[in-house]
Formats: sequence, C-alpha cells, structure tokens
Amino acid sequence: MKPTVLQLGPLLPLVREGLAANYTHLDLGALSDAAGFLAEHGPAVDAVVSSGRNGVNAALIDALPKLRLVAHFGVGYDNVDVEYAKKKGVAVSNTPDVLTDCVADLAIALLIDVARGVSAGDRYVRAGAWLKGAMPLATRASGKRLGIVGLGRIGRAIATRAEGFDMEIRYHNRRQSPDAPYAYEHSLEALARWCDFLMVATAGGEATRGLVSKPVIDALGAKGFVVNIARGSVIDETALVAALAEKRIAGAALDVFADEPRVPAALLALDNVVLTPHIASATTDTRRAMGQLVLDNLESFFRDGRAVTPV
Ligand code: 8YV
Repeated sequence: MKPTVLQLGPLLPLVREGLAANYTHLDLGALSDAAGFLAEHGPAVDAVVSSGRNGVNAALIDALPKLRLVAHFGVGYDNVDVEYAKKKGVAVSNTPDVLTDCVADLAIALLIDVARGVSAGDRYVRAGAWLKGAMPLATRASGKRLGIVGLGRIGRAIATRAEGFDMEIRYHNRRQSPDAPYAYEHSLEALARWCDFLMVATAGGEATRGLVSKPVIDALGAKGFVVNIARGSVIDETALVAALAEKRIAGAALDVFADEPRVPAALLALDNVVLTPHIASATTDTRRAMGQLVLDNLESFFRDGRAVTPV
C-alpha cells in the first residue's frame, strides 16, 4: 500500500511527478473546498509537502490524524509548527545546504547593488537622467565592515564571499560559535554600531521576530546599510522604512518582507533601497536540488523511518 502524500500548494514539476510516481498523491492547492477535501481525505494522509507559501499549523496537523512527516520545501520552516508536530509524533524535514550558495550569492549581490547603486544606476540610465548629468557618488563595498546577524550555514557562506572583497567581518548569534574565524559581538546593537553593512542571515520565527529593532537600526547610523535575505519578520519593518525615508540609515537591500508578496508602498517610493521578491534560492539548479531533497526525505522516511535532513 503506497503512503498517501498531500501537496499543500504549488510545487515544481519534478516534485509533483515524483509524488505521483511513488505515492498516492493528493493536491490540496488545486481544490476550492479544502476543508471538505480534508474532512474526506485527511484521515488517509501519511505525509504533507509544505513550502514557504504553504505552511503547517496545529489545525492542519489535527485534521490529519495519520500524519507522520512534514517534508518542507525550504531551509526556513518558521511557518511550520514544529513544536506541535513533534508533540503529536510528526517528524519534520527541510532542505538545507543545497540552497546555501545561491542564497549567499544573492546576499553579496544585494550588498554590492545597494552600496554602489547598480539598480539605481539602471533606473537612472533608463529614465534619461544621465543625459542631464552624472549619478551621485556611491559607497565602496570592498574593505568595509560586515556585521552578520546569524552565522549559520548561510551566514558563513556569505562571510566566505565577503572575505574575497577584503571585508572585515564580525557576527552576532544567540551564543558564540567556538569554531568561527570571526570576532563575536555579544550585543546586536554593538555589532550595528561597528559595521558598515548589517547582513541579516538568521532563521525566522518567534525567537528572532523584531530582532533588528529600532535601537539596532539607529545604532547602524546614517552611513550604514541593511541587507536581509532571511525573513521579513526579523526586522522591525516599520522602523526600517522610517529610518530609510528619513535617511537615518544609508540604504537597504531586501529580499524578504513582513507580509509577502505585499511590500510597503513607502519602500517602493525610495531610491536608497533594492527590492527583490524572495528570490534568494530561486535558481533552476537550486530549486531542482531542493525538490529532489524533498523526495529523498520522503523516500528515506518511509523506508527507514528517518528523513535525510530532519529539523
Ligand atoms: C524557499 C526560503 O525556498 O528556503 C527558504 O527558507 O526562504 C526560500 O528559499 C521559498 O520560500 C519556497 O519555500
């Protein structure tokens, strides 16, 4: 008897095809009456495939009494109630490592963009402004001070890239990483005061909600930049928008936002920001690798009772 796997929302063809070939595959996203479908089919579901856009809360877990695994498409699983899942004996897996390089690449790209005005320069040329005069001078990135909030796998990959730009690196974590080859700042405000670029690379969720607060943003100061490739929830977005509008910080490059895909209108009007639509892992190569890891997690779990990359 094939396990029954429920897809919660849109997934890559690779994943959909893998689910259809190996499991009794149900697709909740394709239905108008999700509640009715869950009432009828929920008791048969052995695993769900979730993603950043389609999470798993306690109510969904309760609607799936036979659920044994949440196979999450993504490294961040802040929209999965892991505590409740584990309380109900439901395992959770995610897709770490395979996306680290792409996320770190975009983090550096965003840093360079906001410092040097790459996107702003593109708009400047397209608007015909160059015909009237040169763009204002920008900010050098090489050799500057990079403060990393969250020196995990992605944070370390960003640091490795930043070393190639001769950047001086410090970091802040909940606790110091003994093997980290960078100076540790016990206080996030102290890190913000020290650095030129504050790189937000920490996990999302309640533990980090609003971590980059107004005092941290104020400590960064008028020559400082924020780059966020983590989660919009980690930054006090209202405080960030105000600081940018009032030029109390120099700029921000944001791939994630508090209420995606909606972005505060005030940000859209600012020229000292770079805005991207949560694309840090969005390359063909990486998304395929993430999709394959979801399938590998399901296969491993149903074969051996353990996922490849459990959280
Ligand atoms: C996800 C992400 O892939 O992996 C993460 O945590 O933020 C993205 O790379 C995207 O949200 C789809 O789940």
